[in-house]
Amino acid sequence: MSDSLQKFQILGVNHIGLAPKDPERARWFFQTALGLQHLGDEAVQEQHVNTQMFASSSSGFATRLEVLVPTTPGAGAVGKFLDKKGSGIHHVALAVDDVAAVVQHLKTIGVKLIDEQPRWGAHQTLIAFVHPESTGGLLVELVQETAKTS
Ligand code: CMX
Repeated sequence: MSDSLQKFQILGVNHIGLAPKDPERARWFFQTALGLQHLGDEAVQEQHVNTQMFASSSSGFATRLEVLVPTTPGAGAVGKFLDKKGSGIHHVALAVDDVAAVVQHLKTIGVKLIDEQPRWGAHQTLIAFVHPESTGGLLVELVQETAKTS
């Protein structure tokens, strides 16, 4: 095992990012039909996307679903994804204890990153996306929970 692999832990799945063709219906389904808890909405201006986070109530299976809605049709990464691929799973976000250490490790072994440095994401997290070219065609987000102070 390489030294840099031992500097972080993959803790689990933080959330699954979903890109629905009909966001209103998706919200109704998760919140009203299934009764998932609505944790909050947040706009990520630079990504041209609004995010809606939902969670199951059971702590044993604390699953979070992030519904992604482009600010205008076709805008940003999610708008482009919807136009090209249609509704579906947009990304899987892995919870990590030290996103900077994971990024450094992946760079060392030649994995292509979209974010070469961690940056602030929605819901008080530090994040970095890994490029689908290096994952077999899947978009993977690395997420470190943090209490943002600035
Ligand atoms: N999952 C898997 N593959 C994806 C993808 C996704 N969500 N989005 C794009 N791709 C693939 C495309 O299919 C394409 O593959 P091929 O070359 O094999 O056809 C390749 O990536 C390039 O796609 P593109 O449509 O030309 O788009 P861009 O290169 O302009 O951007 C990407 C692709 C992944 C770099 C861009 O979507 C990105 O930077 N994503 C990270 C940020 C993001 O997704 N933000 C939205 C969520 C915000 C949040 O949750 O906070």
